[in-house]
Amino acid sequence: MEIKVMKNIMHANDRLAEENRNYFKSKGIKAVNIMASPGSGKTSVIIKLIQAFGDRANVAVVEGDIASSIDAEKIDKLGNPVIQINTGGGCHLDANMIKSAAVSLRLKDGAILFIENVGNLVCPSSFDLGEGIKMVIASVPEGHDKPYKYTSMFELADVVVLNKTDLMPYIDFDKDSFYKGVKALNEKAEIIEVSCKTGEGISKLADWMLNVQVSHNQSV
Ligand SMILES: Nc1nc2c(ncn2[C@@H]2O[C@H](COP(=O)(O)OP(=O)(O)O)[C@@H](O)[C@H]2O)c(=O)[nH]1
Ligand SMILES: [Mg+2]
Repeated sequence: MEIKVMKNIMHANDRLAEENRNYFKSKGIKAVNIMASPGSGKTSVIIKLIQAFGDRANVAVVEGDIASSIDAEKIDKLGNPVIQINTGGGCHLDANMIKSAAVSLRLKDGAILFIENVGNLVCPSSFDLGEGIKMVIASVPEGHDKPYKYTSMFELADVVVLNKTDLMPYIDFDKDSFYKGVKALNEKAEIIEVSCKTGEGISKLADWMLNVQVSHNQSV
């Protein structure tokens, strides 16, 4: 009985995600599902990318958090359209939340929609939002073993951002092991190293984001 209920929830989510995907496709919107641990730098990366794009892209943002509007306020200060979704304890965003947010944001054709998912490396990977790009952010202080422990997150990523490279001298972070862990799961994932503190690597990530072709096929 319980299994049936779970299946129904997933089925409903997948149907809505497909509607979102078709909507994004029809408007040429790049929707980017950003998944990572709390504190890895999701909001910082979004802010740095908005600044790096300048007038090369229209960017809107969905901020997902269990509580508070702290992150949305940071985006609002930049002047970009933003919606905060509070899940009230829920560990991930779902397709229905994104559907409502996309309507309210009045997205422009060709826009980039950054979706900052709730911070954790487990649940968000199971819920398709209809996004075209999955970005996983790992940060140096979390350690190089995360791809080995949170496999499904890294398996599905189109781009893996390794943030906080400025902290490399202070942390025992084995970069070879990190790269091997990601590549063993996902040969195609682009890995881009950045530091939101120094700005290193941000222009490379911005260029990748602007140039990448979105397949608009479900990959969850
Ligand atoms: N040293 C360093 N700190 C960073 C970097 N990126 C983010 N931070 C800091 O890490 C903390 C969490 O960043 P935030 O973007 O809020 O992470 P989020 O919870 O994933 O959205 C903040 O104090 C940021 O200033 C970085 O590249 N280097
Ligand atoms: Mg954040």
